[in-house]
Amino acid sequence: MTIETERLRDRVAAELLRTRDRTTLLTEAVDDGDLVAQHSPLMSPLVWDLAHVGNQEELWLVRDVGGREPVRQDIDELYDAFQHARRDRVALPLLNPAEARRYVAQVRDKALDVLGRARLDQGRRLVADGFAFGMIVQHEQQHDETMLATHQLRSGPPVLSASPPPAPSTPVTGEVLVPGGPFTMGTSTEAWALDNERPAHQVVVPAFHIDRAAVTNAQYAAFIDAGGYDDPRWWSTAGWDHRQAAGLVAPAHWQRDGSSFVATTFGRTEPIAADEPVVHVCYYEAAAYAKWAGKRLPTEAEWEKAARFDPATGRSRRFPWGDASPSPSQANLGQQHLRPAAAGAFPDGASPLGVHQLIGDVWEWTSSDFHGYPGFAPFPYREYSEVFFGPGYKVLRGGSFGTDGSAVRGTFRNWDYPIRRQIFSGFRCARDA
Ligand code: AVJ
Ligand code: FE
Repeated sequence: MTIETERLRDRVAAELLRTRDRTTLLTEAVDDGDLVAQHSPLMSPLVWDLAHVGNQEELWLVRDVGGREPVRQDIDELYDAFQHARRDRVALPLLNPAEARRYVAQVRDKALDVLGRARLDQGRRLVADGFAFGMIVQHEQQHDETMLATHQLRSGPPVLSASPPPAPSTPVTGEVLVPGGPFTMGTSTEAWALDNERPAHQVVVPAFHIDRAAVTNAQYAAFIDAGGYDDPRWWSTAGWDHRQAAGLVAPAHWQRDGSSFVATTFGRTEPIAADEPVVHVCYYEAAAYAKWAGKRLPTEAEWEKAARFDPATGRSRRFPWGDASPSPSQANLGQQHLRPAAAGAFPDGASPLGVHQLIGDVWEWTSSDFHGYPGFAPFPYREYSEVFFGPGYKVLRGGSFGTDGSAVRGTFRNWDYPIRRQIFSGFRCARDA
C-alpha cells in the first residue's frame, strides 16, 4: 500500500468524524421531544434524518463495501426515503433518540473498521479513490443541511448560534460579460463527484451578462414595494397560479413591520439585512423578480461557465477561485455563520471574471430543468438522481451557508420543486449579451 493511499484513508476518516460532529451538534441542540416532533409537513422529524444517515452508511459501507452482516436489517424499510413521505414519517415506529444514537454509533464503528481494510487504490469502482466513503460523507452533510432547514422551521427560542458573517470592505454590484464559446461542463475526473455531475462534456454558451452578486434583501423588497406580487406580468402562468393558491406576498419567514420587513432566522426576529442575499424564495418568485428587473435567471450551463471558466486558459476550474478545496476566506459554507454574507465579503473566492460568492451563501435557482448530461449513467443507484430527471424539478447551484465544503463544488447539482423555499435558496440574475 502506498503512502498516498494511507493519506487518503486518513483524510476519509477525518471527514467522517468531522461530519458526525456536525450531525451531533444539530441533534443535541434540542431536547428529545423536539427531536421526534414534526416541525413542518415539508420535513422529517430530526430523529428520522439521524437514523436514516446511519442506515445509508450501513447499507453502503458496512454491507456493500464491507460485505458484513446487517446491523439492523429490520429497520431498512422505515428509513427508505422512497417508502414514506416526509409528512408521514412521524407516525412510523421509528427508533427513539437514544436508540437512534446507539445505532449510528454502532454503524460508524463498523464503517471505520471497513475503511481500515478497504482497497482504496484498486478494485471495485465503488471503492476506488474512496468514492463510497465520499458519497456517504456527502450524504450525511446533505442531511445536515436538511436538518438545519428543519431548525429554521422550528418555532421557539433560539438553540443554534454562530458569529455573523464578515462584512465586505468593498461592496460588489453590477454585472460582467461572460464571453461566448465552448466550455467544459461537468466532470470525469473529480473523484467524489456524484453521477449527475458526469461526464465532462463541451457546451457552447453564447455570450451573456451575469450579476456579480446575488439579489439582495433590499433589491427584493423594492420588487415587493413596487407591487411585484400583485402584477401577473412578471409571473409565468404556473408561477402566478402558485402565487395565488399559496398566497405568496414575501419570502418565507418575512413579516411586515410598518413600511419595512423583519425576518425570523433560527428563532431570532430582526430587520432584514439590506445588503445580504435574499433567501427562502421559490423558483417562481426568483423568476418573477428577474423579469421585473428586465433580466432573467441564468441557465445551468451559464451559471457553471460563470463559476468555472477561466478565459486565460480556456479551462474549467473546480471552483471559481481555482482547483483548491474551499477555505474559510473563500466561501461562506458549513454553517460557520447562520446567514448569507453581503456581496463582497469573500473577495478571495471571486471568479476570474469577477463574479462573487457563486459558492456558498445561498443556493441559486437556475432556469434549467434537472436532466442527465449526454452519456449519463446512474451510479451507484438510480434513486440518487435518475428518478428525479424531468420537467418537474429546477436545478440550483453553488451551495449555501448551510452546505459543507465537501458537499459542493463548481460541478455540483442540486434540484427541487419550483415551489419550494424552505431550503436556503436565493438567486442572481443574467441577461442576453
Ligand atoms: C440533492 C438535496 C436534492 O435531500 O433530496 C439526500 C440529497 N439524496 N438523501 C435530497 C439526498 C438522498 C437530495 N438533494
Ligand atoms: Fe438521504
